[in-house]
Amino acid sequence: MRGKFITLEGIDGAGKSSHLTFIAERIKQRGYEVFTTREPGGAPLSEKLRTMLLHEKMQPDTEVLLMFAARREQLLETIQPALERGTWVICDRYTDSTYAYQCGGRGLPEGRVQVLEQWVHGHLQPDLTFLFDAPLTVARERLEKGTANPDKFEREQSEFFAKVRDAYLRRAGQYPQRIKVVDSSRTLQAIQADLASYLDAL
Ligand code: Z5A
Repeated sequence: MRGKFITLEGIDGAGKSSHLTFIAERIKQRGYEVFTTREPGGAPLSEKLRTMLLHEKMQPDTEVLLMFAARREQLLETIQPALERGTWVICDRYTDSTYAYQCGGRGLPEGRVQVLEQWVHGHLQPDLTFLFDAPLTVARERLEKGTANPDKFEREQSEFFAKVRDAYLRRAGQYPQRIKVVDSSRTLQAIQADLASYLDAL
């Protein structure tokens, strides 16, 4: 049986990466194999593209094309083979990030991303997505404490992240079955209680 595909989303500093291990452990306890990865990245070439994407200034169109090139590479190299083996895959960010950052944040028309999405993974959508949501002030405060060398996205201003957050919440409204909004301004324990109940249901 094909494994389940779970993605984690949220604005920078919302706290999604903090829960990756918890989610993986919860699934392993049920006897499943788990593979964790991230975007952009996860395959050797995709990791090289990640370095460019996070650190080099580029046109918004170039950015979105490289995001999907990195995605296609890791999908064929790692995610799809794992799912076909029955392994559950947890990916830190996926195409909802593109709608949030490139369309919401940078203002790229959604139609362009829809075309690329269809091409790159029209056949493969996540089974479950956690959207870790927190007010901008909370996310910024956490980020400032933990980031020594901010990347190109982390250096964006609050207005950019406000647009990214709005775009995420709009998508959650469009896909309520798949995208579960988790209030991540709470304690780790309170958040993990919510995650556990969604995962057990899946
Ligand atoms: N990007 C894009 O534009 N388009 C795309 O299609 C894709 C990506 C796929 C990837 O960077 C960048 O690429 C990303 C968008 C763009 N923007 N940025 N930057 P990344 O993967 O390196 O970065 P990230 O995913 O945003 O950041 P992160 O480091 O993984 O952060 P996080 O997951 O949001 O937060 P965290 O590391 O779990 O937590 C941040 C801090 O808060 C940390 O010190 C924690 O200990 C603390 N924390 C977390 N939760 C709590 C709670 N509940 N209470 C107290 N403190 C907490």
